[in-house]
Amino acid sequence: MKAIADCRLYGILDLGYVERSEIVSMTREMIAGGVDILQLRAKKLPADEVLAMGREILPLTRDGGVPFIVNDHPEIAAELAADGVHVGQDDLSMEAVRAIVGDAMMVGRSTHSLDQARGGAAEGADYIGFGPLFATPTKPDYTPIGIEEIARVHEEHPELPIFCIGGIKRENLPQVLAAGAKRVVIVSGILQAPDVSAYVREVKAMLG
Ligand code: TZP
Ligand code: MG
Repeated sequence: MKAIADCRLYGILDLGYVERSEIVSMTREMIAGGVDILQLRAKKLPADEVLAMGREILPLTRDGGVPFIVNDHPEIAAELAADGVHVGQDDLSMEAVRAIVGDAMMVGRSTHSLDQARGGAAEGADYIGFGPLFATPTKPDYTPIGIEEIARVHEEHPELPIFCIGGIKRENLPQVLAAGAKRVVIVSGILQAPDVSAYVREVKAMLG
């Protein structure tokens, strides 16, 4: 399985964009295109559905050598023996998450400012999300933080995998990379692409 340090492109199966019936085919396309790491994000679905979807996705990610991360549900990540769990600022403390998933599982944390990024580093997150850089319908109600602080967050945490997120598309990726990003999450750009695997392949090539 790919180590988090080697992951550049983070894909998210967000059930706001993907029908329940499409998750397996979408997972296959994303892996075929070359996503390095994949998250299941289903904010509006009940836990038993998330668990059921995880059971369908996990064999595919394992086969592709792609780490599989469950958003919001440490218990489900543990039950599935997933590769990681992703939590937000309003979710459990790192200590509480670790009590559920153990020490071996990756834990990622969403951060929305330099201060929160420092918090993620200090608590021992295995990686952080940093954004939203730009306004995005995938995460409404958040003030975009722009690209000016990307260089700074990388300077402050040279060893921490930092995934820039929020409104990133193929079109603005060069600008995000020029600002200092090394890793990105792309949600709607991938999930709404007419040819998902081709889109993923293109952005992967841009990430080098
Ligand atoms: N966290 C910060 S922005 C965001 C999340 C989950 C959504 C990113 O989605 P998109 O569609 O790539 O803007
Ligand atoms: Mg959450």
